[in-house]
Amino acid sequence: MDTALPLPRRTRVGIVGAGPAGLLLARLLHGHGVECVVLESRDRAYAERRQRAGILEQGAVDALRACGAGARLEREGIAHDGVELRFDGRSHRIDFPALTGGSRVWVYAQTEVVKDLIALQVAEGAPLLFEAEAVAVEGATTDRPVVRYRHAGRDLTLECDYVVGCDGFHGVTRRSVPDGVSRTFDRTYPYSWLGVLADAPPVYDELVYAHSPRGFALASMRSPAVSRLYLQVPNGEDPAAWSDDRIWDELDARLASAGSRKLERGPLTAKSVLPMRSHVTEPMSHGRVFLAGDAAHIVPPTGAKGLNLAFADVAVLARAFDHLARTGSAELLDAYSDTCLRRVWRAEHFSYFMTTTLHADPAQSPFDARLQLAQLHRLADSPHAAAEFAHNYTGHFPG
Ligand code: RFL
Ligand code: PHB
Repeated sequence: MDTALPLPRRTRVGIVGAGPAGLLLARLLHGHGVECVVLESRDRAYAERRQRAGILEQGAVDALRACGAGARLEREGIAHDGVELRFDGRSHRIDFPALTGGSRVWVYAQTEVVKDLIALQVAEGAPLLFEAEAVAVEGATTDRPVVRYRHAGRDLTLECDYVVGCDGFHGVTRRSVPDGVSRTFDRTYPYSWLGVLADAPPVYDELVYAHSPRGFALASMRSPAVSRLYLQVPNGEDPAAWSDDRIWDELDARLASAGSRKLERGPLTAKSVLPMRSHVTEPMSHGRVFLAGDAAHIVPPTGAKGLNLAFADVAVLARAFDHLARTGSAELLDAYSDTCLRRVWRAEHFSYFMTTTLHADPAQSPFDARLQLAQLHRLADSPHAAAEFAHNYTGHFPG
């Protein structure tokens, strides 16, 4: 938004945060003719650069198409019909369409999703203010909640009919819900991921999730020329302790299975360590303030659910605002938290299951390790277990 324009002082829906959740919500509301303003603390370049998720469920792809942000995704996104699980010296493919009646997932990086959504918002002149940091959300239980924010050295307010906190795990909106009203559920894990981007063509056609006595590894991709790779490392690990050669050697060692190919090596262009956590805040709304995406819940990335859950939340919210505009009824808004939490907890469970089944817990006993392998063999040998996995991974639940 051109900051020479007068800054918005009032709006129907104030959205805090221009990550995937806030941006998609803004586009969906725009499509329904519901006025909104997005406030983002970072600058545009930073928001577009953040390396994060890479897998979109069909529902997320449909939502992007519906709001006009599907063109590049259709050209550059890579459809995946399965994933490979490697463990105990064997390799097993989970075939999504065969097990779910046609579902698949798409490889398309979060950075690209964010770029596409920002470009649309800016092209249409819809209000999106960068370097506008919300410092407080007040009046949740009044008819006019207010977002206080700082922009260009000034303290400003945005008066709203509704506020949606899409400001991620460290945002401020969640703090507007009093302690006695909300309840939080948390779990931390005794390991982190070292994630790298490599200018090297992926050697596998699909994602490979590997369980090994040396720890977990994941081979993913961003394009036919760029690989995205992850290694389990101890919490607090310094990425500088990992030379490029050490990373490639460890990936090869963990991904090795009978007859598998070694990775093609290339320059590493990004290297970072990310901790794992599970978190849910209940309820996901208070008065006229709603929480969506990472502001309300976090999953460890092993199930590739974080971005997809964020999109699912705002799709529910956009429908509820549309329903309110067309019928005058707030029933869907009132049901927002309960509607979302069912999917959230299902994804929390799947992400926890994937994480604890595939990682080597430093405190685990040989018995625990055998249980992990029993679980993985069951996924490989039982069509029922494989179908359950495929439905969860693709986010496709019949009925
Ligand atoms: P985001 O993407 O965190 O966006 C929140 C936005 O709000 C802004 N913000 C504020 N704006 C104004 N005022 C304030 N006071 C503000 N405070 C914060 C932030 O600058 C940001 O632009 O949340 P959103 O939209 O809910 O989207 C969720 C997804 O980003 C997230 O679930 C996934 O990326 C999770 N995740 C991963 N998921 C995967 O499936 N695979 C991955 O490999 C993966 N890697 C990751 C991740 C999350 C990470 N975080 C949050 C630290 C790697 C990292 C590092
Ligand atoms: C990624 O490509 O970044 C990615 C893919 C699958 C995951 C996590 C991350 O489970």
